[in-house]
Amino acid sequence: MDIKKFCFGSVMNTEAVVLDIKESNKNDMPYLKIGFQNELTYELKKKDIIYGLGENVRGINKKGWIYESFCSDEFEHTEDRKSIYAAHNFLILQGSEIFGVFIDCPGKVIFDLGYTKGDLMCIKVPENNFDLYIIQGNSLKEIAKNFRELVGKSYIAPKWAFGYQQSRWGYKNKEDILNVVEGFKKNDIPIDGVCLDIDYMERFKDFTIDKEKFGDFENFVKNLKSQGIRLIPIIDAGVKIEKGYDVYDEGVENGYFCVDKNNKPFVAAVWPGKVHFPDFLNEDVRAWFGEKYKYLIDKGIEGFWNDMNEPAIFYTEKSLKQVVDKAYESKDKNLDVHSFFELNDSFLSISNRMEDYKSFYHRVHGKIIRHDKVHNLYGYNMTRAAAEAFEKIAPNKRFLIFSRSSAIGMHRYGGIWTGDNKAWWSSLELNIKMMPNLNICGFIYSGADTGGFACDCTEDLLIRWNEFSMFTPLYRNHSANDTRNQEPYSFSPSTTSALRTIIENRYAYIPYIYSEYMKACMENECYFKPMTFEYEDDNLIEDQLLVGDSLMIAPVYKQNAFGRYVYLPEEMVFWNMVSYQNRSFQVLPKGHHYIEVELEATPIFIRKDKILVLGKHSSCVDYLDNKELDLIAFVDERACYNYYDDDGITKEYNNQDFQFKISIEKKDNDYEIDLYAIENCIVKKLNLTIIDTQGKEFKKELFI
Ligand code: MIG
Repeated sequence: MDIKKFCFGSVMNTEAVVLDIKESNKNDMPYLKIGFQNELTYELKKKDIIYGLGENVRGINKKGWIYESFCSDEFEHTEDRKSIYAAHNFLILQGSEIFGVFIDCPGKVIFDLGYTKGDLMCIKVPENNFDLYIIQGNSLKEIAKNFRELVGKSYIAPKWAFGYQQSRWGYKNKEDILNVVEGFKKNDIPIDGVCLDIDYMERFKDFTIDKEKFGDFENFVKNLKSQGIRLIPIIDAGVKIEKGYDVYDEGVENGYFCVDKNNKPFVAAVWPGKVHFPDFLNEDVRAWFGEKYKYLIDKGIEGFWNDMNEPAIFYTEKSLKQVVDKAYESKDKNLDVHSFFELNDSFLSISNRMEDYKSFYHRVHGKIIRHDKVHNLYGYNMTRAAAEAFEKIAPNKRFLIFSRSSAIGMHRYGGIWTGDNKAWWSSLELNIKMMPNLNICGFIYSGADTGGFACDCTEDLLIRWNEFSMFTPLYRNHSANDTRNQEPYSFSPSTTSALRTIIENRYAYIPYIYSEYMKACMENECYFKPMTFEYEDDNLIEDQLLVGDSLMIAPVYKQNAFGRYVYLPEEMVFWNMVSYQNRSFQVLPKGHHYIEVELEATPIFIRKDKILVLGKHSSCVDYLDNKELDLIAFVDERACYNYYDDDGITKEYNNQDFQFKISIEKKDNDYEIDLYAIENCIVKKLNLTIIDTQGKEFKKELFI
């Protein structure tokens, strides 16, 4: 058996794990030592690498910092932070030995990865109730795959969700949305979705639509859809306290909200002012809340984003009173440095206080559980509520759903976006480094706010960021209301044109991106991988990634850089791509290179004996016509590709359903090509470009 389970105390079933693993005796525990208060320790060597922990700050290698899994509404993603929105408690250690560790626990977990002591990894669970899984395997890839088998298949998004999405907090009415759509059409930029932020709601109430700003919503949705554009509304965790509002009334009547110590619905304040939190840990509550999505689905909606579900708390009555009292006490006083900063801090720390998370309760299977002990399951189960409802509403249909807060387990129900980043170059760098770790933890459909959420974006940052986001399954430009506009047409004509080309490139890459994404989901593999997952003996390169099986990318993420260093672990084909339509390939030898990368260029590397599949762009995913595909193969000995495609709408996917399988083998001065296609193959023609190690190109057309 490759997975061993050890139990500490008694822990609530988080339903993160789908395999039934028998508990092992702690005396037989490999790798880790059990210390004081069940701390798990491991002696670190200088060059050990720790992958995983999904959504977190810092590098791909997590070694050398302390991380706390406690889902937090944290808009600073700077390297001094310990927690952001998620709890992804899986890591893989690579050193003289390799193994994976998963802490299955609904509450806080502390991963001290050589922070307190440089040579010690120490994992602590303050509540002391958790299940530990140790995952073994012969390679990093195998361990990651074994882990994914343990936690179950990742959520699969509909194909249209691979199109470009435009979003902004501040599109306040239909006219604003239509202007955005017009901006894309006028500038001939492909687009598949526009997100609706909280402004579409009536007084920030979930499952309501502001009739003045978004009247005749159904026809509005229909009209846009006829142009290939879907609207994606936001749903918040907190339910506004307002008599006569059905969600509130029903929730109170049926006891569906989390309660305070007096068994009264717990009151916190978020967007709409005072709210109650649905008790998503409860099956009935999930069924009830999930059913509410139908209100919007009946109006033609096919995708959602779930926000503020850590859950975020702006303030509680108690915390507000404390700071207001303090302010009154300070009135007319001569505040010195200490008392002034104490007052100042009390306001700054009024949100998301541990004290508040300790003051409300869930009722699960007749048991009362204090929220902080199961905190990390909240966003997970909100998204699960939606997914379970979708399954009931339209069992064979794929919906788009992505969440802000998440924990392992939720990866089966939805994707994530990585929250409130900034229009900073360092946020782009963090985005690049976070993607492989998210994949390792099972979150394949994911992406960041392209261009940055907070702060003002610059044209060059937006261009560089799009050059990376064109590879992320969720490709969404989102920004906050008080920032400079960052739609692709908001800057100079040359920037609009550069962004149009990059977005077109994305659409042309969808045959490859979708095929690789689907295979990753169905076969428990990673779509984004650290370099070492394929080149295990090499040093880890933090700013180069493998995308699917055929590509390596080396994004530029520094301002005013028109080139960068790249390390090739083997010979590769380099394509300094501006437009996917203009191709020139160069074989680069293994080793270090400095490559020139113009602002408009995206460096692409095709691995040896691998094949890249390209189509053509269109105005949206629904209009893609991939009857004819281009295959670019770098062949030394033999390159193979299994091309997966399906309708992208239903759940009738199958990991054996390859449209075609191709193998290209070098034979002296010729190539032997084997092509197998299914009977009703969607693809009718393949245009092959085969590049050999001398850089010589050979072209051939194949008809299916
Ligand atoms: O307190 O709905 O992360 O994407 O635009 C901010 C408004 C609440 C946080 C989300 C962001 C969204 C914003 N929300």
